[in-house]
Amino acid sequence: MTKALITGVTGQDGTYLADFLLKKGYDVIGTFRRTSHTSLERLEQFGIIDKVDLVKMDLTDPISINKIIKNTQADEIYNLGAQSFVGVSFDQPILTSNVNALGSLSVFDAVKEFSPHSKVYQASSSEMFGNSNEIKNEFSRMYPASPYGISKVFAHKTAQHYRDAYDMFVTCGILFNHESPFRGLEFVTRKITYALARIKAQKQEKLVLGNIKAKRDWGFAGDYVQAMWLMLQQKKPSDYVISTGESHSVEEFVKQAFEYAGLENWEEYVEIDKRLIRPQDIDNLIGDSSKARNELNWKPAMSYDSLVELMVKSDQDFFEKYHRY
Ligand code: GDR
Repeated sequence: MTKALITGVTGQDGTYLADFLLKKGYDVIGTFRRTSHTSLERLEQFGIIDKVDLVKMDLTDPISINKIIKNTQADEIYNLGAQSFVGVSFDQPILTSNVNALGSLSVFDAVKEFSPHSKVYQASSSEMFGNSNEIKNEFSRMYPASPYGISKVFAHKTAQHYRDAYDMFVTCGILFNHESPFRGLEFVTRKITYALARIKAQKQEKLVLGNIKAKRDWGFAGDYVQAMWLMLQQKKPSDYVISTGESHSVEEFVKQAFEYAGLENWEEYVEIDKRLIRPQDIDNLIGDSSKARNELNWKPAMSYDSLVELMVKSDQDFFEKYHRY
């Protein structure tokens, strides 16, 4: 049985990936951080909480990392654990760096010392590129615009260094934004669809947002975890951009979501709060995933329109079914 270790298994991507690997017959070990409010909800909703071997590990604690990596001897390690909210990284830059940058370094080093046969997937991010008008590929300049982006550049470069210096199989997936009904409520797409369901149910009056002119290349998380797996099935480690190749503004997302929900005048419900505007933001991100399409034979299956519809419908159905707001 192929053994996979997923750091951050309780997150959106961790859950989709665990489900995907279990269906392929993998033995899945997932790490999570013990906190007073540990969320195992997603794993429960997917019906896989009893199928994943859950172990406690904290990316800021190298002792726990060394122990888990040594004991697991996984064939594949997916390093998805992170402080993944860009907005929070401006307020907690040191925590973000400790988890995302030094945490990833600790994982690579633990693999080198204790499990050198493991293939490693590193969750790199389109946030590494920062602002520029070009469509981004694996060679685009990195000029990050947030402490989060900076921490991801550190981890990305460190991954490449371990690959080159120690001949390790470390592959980086440079994923552009990827969403789903299981996206955390703090990210803008889910914030919109969740608020919309509450507005429709008359439990909330306004949707308060920041920079609605920002444009992102939004894909479906379920498609993106397949790309992660494909990357580790290649003969050689490399870097791959994973994206749809089209971008839409937050405003367009709001408008379309409101239309699906049958509410025409979205402007009446949306308020802008300057406090939600980041000290620095990226205006537009579009990725060129030709390399992944050619080498991995991967392409996104779900369109942007279907993604918006799925997320709107899912939040509405949930509220209607459980009357929970
Ligand atoms: P992002 O995702 O920062 O691109 O990073 P997010 O959904 O947080 O923001 C997207 C854009 O929307 C603007 N925005 C708002 N964002 C949030 N969260 N809340 C708001 O109220 C709001 N109003 C406008 C933001 O300013 C931004 O421009 C995501 C994360 O998943 C990262 O971990 C990942 O690496 C990248 O995508 C690829």
